[in-house]
Amino acid sequence: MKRLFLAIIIVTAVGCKKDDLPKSQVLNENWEFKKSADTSWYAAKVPGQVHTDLLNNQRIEDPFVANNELDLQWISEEDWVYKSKFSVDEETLKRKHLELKFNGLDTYASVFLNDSLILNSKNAFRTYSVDVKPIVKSENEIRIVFEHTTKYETLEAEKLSYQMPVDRRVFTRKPQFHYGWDWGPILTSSGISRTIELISWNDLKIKDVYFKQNYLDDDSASLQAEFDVEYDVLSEPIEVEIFINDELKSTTELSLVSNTFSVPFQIKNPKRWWPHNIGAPYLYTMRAVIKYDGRVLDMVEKKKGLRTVALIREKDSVGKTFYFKVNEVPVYAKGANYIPQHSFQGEVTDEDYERLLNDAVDANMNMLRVWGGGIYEEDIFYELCDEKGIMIWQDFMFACAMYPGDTAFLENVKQEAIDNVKRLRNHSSIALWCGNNENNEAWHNWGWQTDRSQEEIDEIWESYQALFNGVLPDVVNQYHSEINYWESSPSFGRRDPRSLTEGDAHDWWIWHDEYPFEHLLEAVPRFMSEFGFQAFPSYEAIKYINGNDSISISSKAFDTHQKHPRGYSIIRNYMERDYPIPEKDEDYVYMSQLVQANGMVLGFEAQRRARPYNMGTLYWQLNDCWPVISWSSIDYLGNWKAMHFKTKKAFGDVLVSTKVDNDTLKTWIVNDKLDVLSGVLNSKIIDFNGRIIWENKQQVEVSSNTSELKLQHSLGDSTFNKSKVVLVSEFNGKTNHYYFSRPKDLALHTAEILKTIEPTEGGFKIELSSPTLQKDVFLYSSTKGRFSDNFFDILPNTTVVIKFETDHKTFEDLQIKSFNNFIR
Ligand code: BMA
Repeated sequence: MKRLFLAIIIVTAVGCKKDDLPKSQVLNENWEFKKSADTSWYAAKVPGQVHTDLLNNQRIEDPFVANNELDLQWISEEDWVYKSKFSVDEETLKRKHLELKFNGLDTYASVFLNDSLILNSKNAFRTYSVDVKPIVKSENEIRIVFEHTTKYETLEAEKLSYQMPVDRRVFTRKPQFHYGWDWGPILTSSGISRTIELISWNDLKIKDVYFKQNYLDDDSASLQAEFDVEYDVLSEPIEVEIFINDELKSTTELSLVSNTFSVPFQIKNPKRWWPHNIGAPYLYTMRAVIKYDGRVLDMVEKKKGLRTVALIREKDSVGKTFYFKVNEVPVYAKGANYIPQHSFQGEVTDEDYERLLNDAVDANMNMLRVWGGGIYEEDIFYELCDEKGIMIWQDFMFACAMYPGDTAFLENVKQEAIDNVKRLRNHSSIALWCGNNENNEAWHNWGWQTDRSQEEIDEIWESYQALFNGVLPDVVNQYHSEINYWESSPSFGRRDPRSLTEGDAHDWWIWHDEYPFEHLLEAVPRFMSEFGFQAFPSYEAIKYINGNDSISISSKAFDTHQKHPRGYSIIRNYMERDYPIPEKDEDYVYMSQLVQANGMVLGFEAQRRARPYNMGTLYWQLNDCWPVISWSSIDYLGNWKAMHFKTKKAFGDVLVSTKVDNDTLKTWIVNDKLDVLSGVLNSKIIDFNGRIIWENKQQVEVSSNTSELKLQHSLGDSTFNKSKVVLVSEFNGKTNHYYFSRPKDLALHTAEILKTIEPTEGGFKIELSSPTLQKDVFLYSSTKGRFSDNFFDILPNTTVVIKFETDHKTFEDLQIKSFNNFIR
């Protein structure tokens, strides 16, 4: 669409000769599919996958409901065939070049065009282009056979004299989470995962343009447009025009002698792209146009921001720094690990991307890590991150396993890396390329070397080296040298003391090793790239799992929706330590969300207080790929758990945060902004009826981009009962509540929460108040909508105003839970 629109503008500008732009015909229509051995065909959706096609044709039950997953395993053991018919018009047929471009085939696919085999593909992450000029006619049939992956995996495994950790999936280049994860179902689907295009062109086609930034300062930016073109012999030079924000920047004439060439250009007084919490994520519209003989042959337009970004690792007195410097400014990274939004990627809409990324920005996140067991995301994901000022830590798609190192595998991965690095390198959001998730740590710490011969150990490790210290960094170096490459996340396993003094860390002492959350107060690494805790999803997701209106969590339906072998008991153990155990399922769900949220916030605050020692916190995990009990802060249906609401506060650019050290109360103000702040830090200890027990007000100034300890107060002589008070700190409109006892020991009172509800534009305004402090107040309703805040405290005799956004005109079923009611 964009191409056509631009073409019209240029034609008018040039005024005479007809342009000769390549054309793309997307083959999304008229698809049918069947099981290879069957005879009946059914309608298919492309892009998509076999499971959802079966579902849409009522051939299977919803894989996400109850334990249906278990009954659907046969699908991955079958071969599936997809076919479609398409017409090509006369004008297109006459073009000199016709090729089919496959943007995603998952995975072992044989493609036939009019009965000729044109492609055997074996990598779901790659893009394949095939010259089909000799085969294409006005009426065509395309047929794709997807063979099941086990066949290939068994073949590859048999070539080795030993078993790879972890078998099977490592041989197939497809999303690794399809094989099941500790938050995901085993639904190893197959199908046409991205569009297929018929591309036609005459004299020249731009395969790729990289707007490479060579130099950037406040006065000017030097860039070059690096072209990769395909062309027929042209007798005259071509003309290359570069437009920036629709203004012609440069015109270059050149005679084509090779497929690659570059054209330099400058931007004066450049505006920078910033992570959204530091500045505006400004994007230039950059357009490269190739003309010949007065005609436009091809053009490419991209939105691109100008920024420098570097991962800074410098030796210091304790170890090595690990932080991102953007435009020379150290930026504290706040965010989460992102997994695919659906087990079936074809179901994810542009609106889903928009909503989830808005939820990330809304919770004050400026970085997401695209985790290595998922997918190199769709273009729209990175376009939105560019626009919204979210930095991306991009893993290559390898996770929790050791991978083969034979020549064919390495070559396949090399092509995959080239395809994806080239596809993503114009995106300003990309801040880091990382080799894999936990492969290094796993090899050294998960017992994977036990019972292996030295020869085997050496071979597996050499394969690791070849891939993660050879192929992948070489590709990044060659194609995206402005971005750093990091071999593996985490750098060191948690048992290695260096995990706290250098590199990035995954703190699974919490959860997997069942350490208390207080451990996070002391164990602060340089950059936390994973830590997390599970909670139950929303009532809505629970009903989905049950396949009915029940919020029972002990039903049979739940058997497959807790993927961690000790999941239920870990949640319960942590709950028992600090919280009352409710009897009713719906209360247990609420309590599990509080355990997760309050525990994680303890970590976020400790890490942020410790800046610049620590310079980032990315929790595990932002989202879900199906309805499940997991570490996510947003469930599969888009509902925020308590943690997402509390993360939003804990990630605010200005944070007031308190800790008690040996009977000394200490309050920090963390300021991620580049401005100096001044204001009054108001701290008061009140009882649950609002009586002030201690109060301190002081004028403070907080430097930019820092964390500063602003208040120290000895509690040695205090006479108050720790279970009956809360510290309320306030600075420039930011508040923080600090409790001195574990939640279950708090002597909270029960009292009614008074509410008024009135309609406002786009929803309802809710006012809540109570004569006593109400802790972790949870609002819910079966009316679909969104609360502006939730799981908040109501201070005694203070009114809290919440907005409920909804399309509904009535709202009569507001329900309220308060933690107070669980104190016995
Ligand atoms: C981390 C992740 C995932 C996993 C999570 C929870 O290691 O990288 O592999 O889902 O822990 O166990």
